[in-house]
Amino acid sequence: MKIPTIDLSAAGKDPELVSKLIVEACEEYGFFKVINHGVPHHIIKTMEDESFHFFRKSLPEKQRVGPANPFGYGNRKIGLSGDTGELEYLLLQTNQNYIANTSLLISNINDDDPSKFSNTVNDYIGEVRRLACDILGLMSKGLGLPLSVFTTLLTDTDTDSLFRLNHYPPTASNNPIGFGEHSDPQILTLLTSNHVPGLQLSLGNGHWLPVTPDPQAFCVIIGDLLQAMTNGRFVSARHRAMANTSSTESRLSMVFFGGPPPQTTITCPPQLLKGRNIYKPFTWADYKSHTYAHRLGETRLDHFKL
Ligand code: GA4
Repeated sequence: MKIPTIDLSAAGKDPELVSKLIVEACEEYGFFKVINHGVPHHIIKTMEDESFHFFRKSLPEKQRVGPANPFGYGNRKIGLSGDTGELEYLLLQTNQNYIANTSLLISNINDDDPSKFSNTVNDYIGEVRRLACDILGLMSKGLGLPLSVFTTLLTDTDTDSLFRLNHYPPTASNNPIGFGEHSDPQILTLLTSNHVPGLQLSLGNGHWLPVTPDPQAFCVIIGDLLQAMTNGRFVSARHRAMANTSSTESRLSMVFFGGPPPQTTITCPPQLLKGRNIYKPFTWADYKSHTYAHRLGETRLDHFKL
């Protein structure tokens, strides 16, 4: 069993083939890797350096950006319903006001120029949003839909995406879980990490596939909304991160969660619907409030079944 790896540089020459491979991966795993994705190495490296710079600061300094409620600096506590894990993180909204204000504080803690952190984050999320839209375009193509059906979800002015920096320091804790099993609620997730392992993909029935870390690649993870919009044809991938016990080095993952504007209605486009709808239509705002009222591992789409 191998996680599909898709070379995006082939999309220029043979977009049909690349679209087909993407659709197959979304149907089978809801998870694949992309290489030759066009995100410049220095943008990833600078974001990684800035993240480590922050996580190396003392706990009281980092706590000035917390507690995560749910946004900001979080340590071991995940979400609002009592979930925990062996990690610390920064969970950031991607709207300009939030980035500007929070980054000012982080640049100050990092003893950097005031605009250093916001420039780094804006460069990074600009690139990954572009990549997410390219991938959504290829998915639409593979499904025979007009490109805009999916891409507008992340290009409208009012999109609701998040950016998460997860730091898994080496730990001797008895808890084997870094970030527990879950699916991502949004449309699409793009994750990259350093070379320290930890991410695992659920194959169902308690079987887990370790994802080999590849700092050159992005993992693409289908979120619940895309499962609903494809009427269950694409699956939102359940995954988890193990605590970092094996290494003397820290694991860092950088994760972009592409979400649509809150009032977007999530339903399968008529061109794609075969048979009956599995899910009732709902807005992203409805889905988020359900998500935050429940536990991390919940299969929350079940609540929206017809
Ligand atoms: C999982 C995916 C993203 O990391 C996240 C997480 C969010 C949070 O940490 O605030 C949630 C989790 C995630 C789903 C269930 C709820 C909400 C923690 C939690 C227990 C940022 C997201 O959007 O949903």
